[in-house]
Amino acid sequence: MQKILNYINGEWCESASGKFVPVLNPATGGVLAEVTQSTKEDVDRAVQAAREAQKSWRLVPAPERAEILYKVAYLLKERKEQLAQVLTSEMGKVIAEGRGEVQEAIDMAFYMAGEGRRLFGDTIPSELRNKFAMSVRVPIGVAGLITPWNFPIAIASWKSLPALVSGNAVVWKPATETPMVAAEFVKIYEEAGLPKGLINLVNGSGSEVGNAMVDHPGIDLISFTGSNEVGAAINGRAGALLKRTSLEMGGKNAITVLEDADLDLAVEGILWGAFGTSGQRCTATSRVIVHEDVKEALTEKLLARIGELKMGNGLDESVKVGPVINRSALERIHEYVKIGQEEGATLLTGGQIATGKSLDEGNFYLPTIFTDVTPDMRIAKEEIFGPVVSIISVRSLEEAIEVNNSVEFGLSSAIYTANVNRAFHAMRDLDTGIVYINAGTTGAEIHLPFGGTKGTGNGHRDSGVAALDVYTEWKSVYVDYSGKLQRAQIDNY
Ligand code: UN1
Repeated sequence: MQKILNYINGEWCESASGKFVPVLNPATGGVLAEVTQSTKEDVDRAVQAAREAQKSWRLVPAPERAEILYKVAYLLKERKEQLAQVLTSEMGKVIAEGRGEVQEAIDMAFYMAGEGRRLFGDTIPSELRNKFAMSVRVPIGVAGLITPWNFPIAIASWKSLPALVSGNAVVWKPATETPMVAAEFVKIYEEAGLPKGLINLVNGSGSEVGNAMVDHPGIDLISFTGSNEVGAAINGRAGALLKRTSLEMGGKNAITVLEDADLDLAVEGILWGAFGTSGQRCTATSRVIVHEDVKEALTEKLLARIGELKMGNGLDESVKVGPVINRSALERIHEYVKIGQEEGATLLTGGQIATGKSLDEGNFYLPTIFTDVTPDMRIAKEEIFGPVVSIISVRSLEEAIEVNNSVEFGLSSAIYTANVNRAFHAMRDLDTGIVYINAGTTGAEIHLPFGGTKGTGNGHRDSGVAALDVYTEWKSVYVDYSGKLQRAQIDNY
């Protein structure tokens, strides 16, 4: 049985706990490997190694740090297929999406390597004569990364690459469900020549490893992607220690379809956004807000296409919808379907755990569509994180925006319309961190900021140039070359 280990101070090692838990294939229920379960002591060792390594790393010129990131990018590219296979085996997403996710990490590696020659600060005119003013980015120290299973390599790339290029060291706890692709990613950092101690992988539970990271005085910031419940707990603990947190949490994303929209295009966007990754993206489409005039036509078109979504093991190239991550996810999704029915929504299709040859052993849920949903229903408000979408009808663009914005999350939103004026109104008024016009709610590109408003986050962004703000402090530097005391705000007025 393959054993997945920790990587601390440049060594692959087992936790002293001696405990391992199995890594399951969500499509077959089979055991793929087992992963070491770490303790606070492992976190301590990782932090110590990281602090030591960061002392010299911060002095390495950023373009030189970036040389290693370019190597990471090329190695990711070279191993794209192998990584995608591992990712699909342990996470379940279909192989085309597995490849797409690895591509996201490749893109991020090239992009952040480029930052090695930018990491721009500002030069600003001083208000005094013979004085020079500038602001520069400096690393914070040790970044603690806690990443989810749904995008196990892409999200890890969004966080680790900007952390490293800007001169930090990393302690990383991947999700327990997806340690294999995490180990593969770390092997790539190792092969690319990243000095020991700069990336440390500590496998284990949130309650043991995650909490130890948040509480550790040697970790300067926590970047977390996952549930609101855990994010809020992290923020509470870290806040008391005045520790920076970057939190990326839930979504309840909607596609709005206006009466002037290209309905066939909207249907493509809905099917992809709602049922791609079996609805397990933070950006997944979980509501469709449709103008009442086209509700019937849109629903008919959706139902006509639902049969095309072949379900099965994601390694099969013809499969369009893979399993959900585990049994408890399957049960939670089914629970929401029952809630929807009790609330009076009409179940149009799905609503069941999928059964049949080659599906029984895995965690498969049928693509599910509810209609006659009202914005106050729980299925219209709470994140389900599964292949379930709710159709809500409205009478105007204004009402659509109001419904879109009525939820406590604000990650992604989309609108289908042929009218440029309405598109610009929506761009202005949709209260989400990401807005799409005539495209679905998923598919963010890595060179733009990724994140959301309200309950989705705490004002920070992953990826894009904005990610640098998470991993750096601003230092303002004044150089007075006048040779005399100059008093700002006094001598110049
Ligand atoms: C996530 O679900 O947390 O925009 C990340 C997208 C992907 C990333 C999703 N590029 O759908």
